Amino acid sequence: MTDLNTPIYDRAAAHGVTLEMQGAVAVVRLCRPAKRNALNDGLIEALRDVFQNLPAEAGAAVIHGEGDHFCAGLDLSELKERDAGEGIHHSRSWHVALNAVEQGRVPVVAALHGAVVGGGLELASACHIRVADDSTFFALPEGTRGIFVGGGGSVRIPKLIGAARMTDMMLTGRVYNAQDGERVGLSQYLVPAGTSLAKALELATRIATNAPLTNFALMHALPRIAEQPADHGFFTEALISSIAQAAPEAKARVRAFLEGKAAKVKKAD
Ligand code: 1HE
Repeated sequence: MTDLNTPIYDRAAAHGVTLEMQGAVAVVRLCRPAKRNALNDGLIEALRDVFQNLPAEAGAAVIHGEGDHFCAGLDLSELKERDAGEGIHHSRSWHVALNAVEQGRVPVVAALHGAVVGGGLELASACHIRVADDSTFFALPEGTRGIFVGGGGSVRIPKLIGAARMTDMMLTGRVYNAQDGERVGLSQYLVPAGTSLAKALELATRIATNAPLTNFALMHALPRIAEQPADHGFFTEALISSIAQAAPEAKARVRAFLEGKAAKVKKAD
């Protein structure tokens, strides 16, 4: 088992990001509830460090926020007089941290509640699955604050809801409630208030039992295939599917089904 009392995790905890293992699931928690988990530079670095150094035994991760909100976005008190060059480096530091979430070793499930706004929505959109509860609301107040998204939101959010809806959110300050958020694709799951963490843990526990190569293909091949011209996409798909099915674990799983030892697909409720 990985020792969680190491300088990396201790430093992250001091900056408001804690990590604990629940079975094979790494549970990452934003812990700045007094500031609604607003993301300052220390917290962004801590997120980067934790996701770049997840314990080897983690097969999936969950991220959630302490207090009444998932995350209030960029810590506006740090929006100092940056010149353009400093602004670029600041934005790039978010890109590195959120890429560590999206393109790390294991799938990440976001458990959402309360405010998921600005950089908080950018963080949620870097995760692979978003579970919202009924208290969740989504907004991009950057537009009304006179700034722009800088944490990868302009790349990731249109892929979830389309550029037109993101433009509307930023131009008009539109806030989506949890139901409408699920309808337009901001979350894939909607659960009763107070239960998003439990649902996210349930999903992550199941994800952690998948063949690692399948999870890898979904995290690293699928997003690239989706951006390739169709002919390249078909070719990449042929390569990654043949690699995945050649793994001994895939053979064992298929054999188990054929021998009647694996679960069938059941009709949805
Ligand atoms: C903050 C922040 C913050 C709260 N930076 N300090 N994000 C925003 O524009 C959202 C701003 N925040 C809010 O609209 C509200 O705080 C919430 C809807 C999230 C929560 O409301 P509420 O009533 O629960 O809390 P509160 O009383 O507004 O805030 C509690 C404290 O947190 C208060 O500080 P206090 O010292 O007076 O107690 C707030 O000032 C503080 N706080 N949110 C700093 N964001 C890479 S680019 C990304 C660009 C963006 O993300 S822009 C969007 C920023």
